[in-house]
Amino acid sequence: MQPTATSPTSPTLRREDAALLRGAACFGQDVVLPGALHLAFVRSTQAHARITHIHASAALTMPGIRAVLCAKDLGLRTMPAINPLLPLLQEVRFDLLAHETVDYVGQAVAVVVAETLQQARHAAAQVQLSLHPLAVSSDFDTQSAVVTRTQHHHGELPHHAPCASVQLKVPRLTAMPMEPRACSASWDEDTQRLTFRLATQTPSRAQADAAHVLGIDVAQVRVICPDVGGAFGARASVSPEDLLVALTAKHLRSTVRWTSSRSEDFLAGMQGRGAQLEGQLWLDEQGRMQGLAAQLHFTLGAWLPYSGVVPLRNAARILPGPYALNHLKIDGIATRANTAPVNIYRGAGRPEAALLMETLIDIAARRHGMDPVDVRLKNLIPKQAMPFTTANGEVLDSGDYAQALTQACDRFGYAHERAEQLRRRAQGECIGLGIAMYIEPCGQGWESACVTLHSDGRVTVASGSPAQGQGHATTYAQIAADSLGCEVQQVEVLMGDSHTCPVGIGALASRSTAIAGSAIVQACANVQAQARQGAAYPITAEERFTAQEAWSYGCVMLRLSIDRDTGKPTIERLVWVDDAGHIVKPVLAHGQLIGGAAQGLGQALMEQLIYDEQGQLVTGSLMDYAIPRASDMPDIDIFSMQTPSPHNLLGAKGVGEAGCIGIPAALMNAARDALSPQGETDLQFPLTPEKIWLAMHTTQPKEKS
Ligand code: SMO
Repeated sequence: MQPTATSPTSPTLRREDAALLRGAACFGQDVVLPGALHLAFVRSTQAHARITHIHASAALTMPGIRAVLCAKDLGLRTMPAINPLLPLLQEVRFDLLAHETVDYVGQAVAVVVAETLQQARHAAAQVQLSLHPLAVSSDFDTQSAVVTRTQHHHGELPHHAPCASVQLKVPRLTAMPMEPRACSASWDEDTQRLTFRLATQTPSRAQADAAHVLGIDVAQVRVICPDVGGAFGARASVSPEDLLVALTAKHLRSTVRWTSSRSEDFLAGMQGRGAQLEGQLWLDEQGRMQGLAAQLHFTLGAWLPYSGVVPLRNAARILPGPYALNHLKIDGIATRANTAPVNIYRGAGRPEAALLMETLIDIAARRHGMDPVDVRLKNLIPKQAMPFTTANGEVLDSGDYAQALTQACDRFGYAHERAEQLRRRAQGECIGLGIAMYIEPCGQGWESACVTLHSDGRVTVASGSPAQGQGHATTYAQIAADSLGCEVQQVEVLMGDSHTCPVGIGALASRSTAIAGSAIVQACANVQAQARQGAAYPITAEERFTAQEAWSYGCVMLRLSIDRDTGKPTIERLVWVDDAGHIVKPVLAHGQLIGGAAQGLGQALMEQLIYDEQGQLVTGSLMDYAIPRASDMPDIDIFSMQTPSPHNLLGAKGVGEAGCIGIPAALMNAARDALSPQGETDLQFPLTPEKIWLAMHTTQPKEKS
């Protein structure tokens, strides 16, 4: 298959954009709910403590206050069970509202309900907690109990010392959607039904979770997703706050809404990443990989969201990435700490796998005096071997990894770039070239679609996999129009409403186009077959499509210059070859790549959540936590290969997480390459000017051989 450029030549608006750009969209706070009460949370100020008293009397006398509710008032409820993708080694039950102890700063202890948001927030601030401090376990405290572990041991590792050994710290991050969390719930006492408006990637699971906590049937809960400017994994699993809004609505037999502040999202929203990675790589004299050892340690928060163990599982199963290597000793653990919850975050373990592997390769190449491109070329899984079953048992479906690398080299002008690097170095400049290859598993299991063909030719597509800004309505309409041979304008797309949409797993793991899209193709084929047989209108078909995982992949190559006086890194060029299989809407795939790249750049260069030893978040606002702006973005030259996946009806693969996976690893390699004339450095994320400057001015200890 010939690669084709996907850079959009003419800007095309998505069908979502008219409303979004004109301020006519309906985000969480835009939902009109006459007579709704407002809810605010009283939150723990300590990371670990016994609750001795909750002083609510002052708050109860304040104007507009309807209720101050503690755990016992709402009945002791626990969070839903988590996805047991790895075995759990300890009890992970967690109360919706703290009642005996608090386990992180920001944990909800009481619910305050008032007539206005201001009244609720003011009253919540008046509720005093008497807390008796307990010992705090902080990040990377290996004493704290291991909650889950995983291992992949295959073949023997060489007995001699490894060629490369590295320790990498991956900071905790927070997702930064445009709108902080905002949800509402309406309980109708007459019909005994709950309407739950929640920006979620997984409406069907949110529906089941709310029903479970309220002790009612799933059919009594309607979940409606408003517009949302980004989810990034942070909206993949319900939080205690979400469920408390639903529970309070039923308790008060009314409509309640909650609007989080940005500070609350920092303190108690879902965080991501947060790992310490160690690895050792063995190469033979020709540069062929002989073995990889990895020790992965992920620190989770005080409680585990539904997908909490996914990043560890992904990082462990993805290693050694796109390379043919059967000698592996991968060990991973996840521990809990007295912090906000950690969940999947755009990439979810994929970035960690790529960062560790790609950094090791570059270190090993320098050690051997070999070109890092040559080392990669010698070890990539050849396209003739596809589909390829890895030592870990993962089935890589399709692709030409070597072509991605050579394509990137050609576009980047790799040989010329190396010559230029030498020339500029000779003039005293600090220049690094960064290379990273990556693979991106794109989700397993099923998604569903319901397609209705009306007598006037209009088509309604309802999907169980909703949108959080990706533009799924545009993509799904295109898929249906292509399947049915009609105009996209004839296709209406419904998502994110459990009353009008079929059950789905949801929109995560870069799975929507490949799996939910294939369900649409299948349902379209079904209605066409019915139409051929003369069925009466409207013709409806609901289908589920179950997919084996598709694996995207790619290669990032960039040139970084570092200002010798300030340590400031500047990305001078960035070339990126990505293969996301068949692409339905190039302009949207391009947007996903750019968005992911921005988040990857943020992770590598700026972002970091920091807790102190008492478990206090010291980077709890945008004054202390930097995120990239448009002006921080370099030009990105994207080249798209399109090797179809045999694992779904569209040949599609995922694209949403690629930027978070490849860009950080390439930036790490570029920074280390830039400083390599002075020896191996111990640079860590985020690669701030300060850290780079310090590394430039620190004499490196002589390497152990
Ligand atoms: S981190 Mo994604 O929503 O699987």
